[in-house]
Amino acid sequence: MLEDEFLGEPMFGESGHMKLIIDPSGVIYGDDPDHPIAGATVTIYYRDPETGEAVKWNAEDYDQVNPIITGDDGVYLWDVPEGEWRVTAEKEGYELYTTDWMEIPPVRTDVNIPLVSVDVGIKGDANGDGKINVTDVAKVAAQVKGIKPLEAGALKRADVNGDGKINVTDVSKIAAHVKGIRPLS
Ligand SMILES: [Ca+2]
Ligand SMILES: [Ca+2]
Repeated sequence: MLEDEFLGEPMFGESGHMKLIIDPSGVIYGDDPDHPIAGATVTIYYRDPETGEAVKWNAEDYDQVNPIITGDDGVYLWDVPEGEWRVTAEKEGYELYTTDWMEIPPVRTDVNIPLVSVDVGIKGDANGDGKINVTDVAKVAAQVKGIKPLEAGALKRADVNGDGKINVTDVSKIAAHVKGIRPLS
């Protein structure tokens, strides 16, 4: 039995495993942060210090599961040892989401992950009400000017030319559509 200290606390718990840090945790949610997503597959990886590659964590060794399938609350939580970690979340009909590498410790709670639907709706319809009009022009313009950020699904709809950026090009294309000058294809 080792008697090292780990963060000033005994290194080994009752199970004989290295003491774990309670982390990371968060909620998987959809376009609306108040609506958690159930049935999402959440997987955690550690960064191999030698190769720098992502390795799926063998949570069973720590009496946990990996991946976690979220319940109605959308919550995921692991207790992991010190290291660099990243989390992916996926569900059919949504795009895969991968977090940045997180150094643990410190504590990483509220690592909340937005999942974006593959089919987010009509391009140009930033507010998702099924119509493309001046409201959408204003919303996308507010995003571009940094006044009011759009949520993830709206960002995808706002990128009407599909170049991965939201900028004045998208605003003018939506505006041209609204004015009847040039319809969005
Ligand atoms: Ca709209
Ligand atoms: Ca664009």
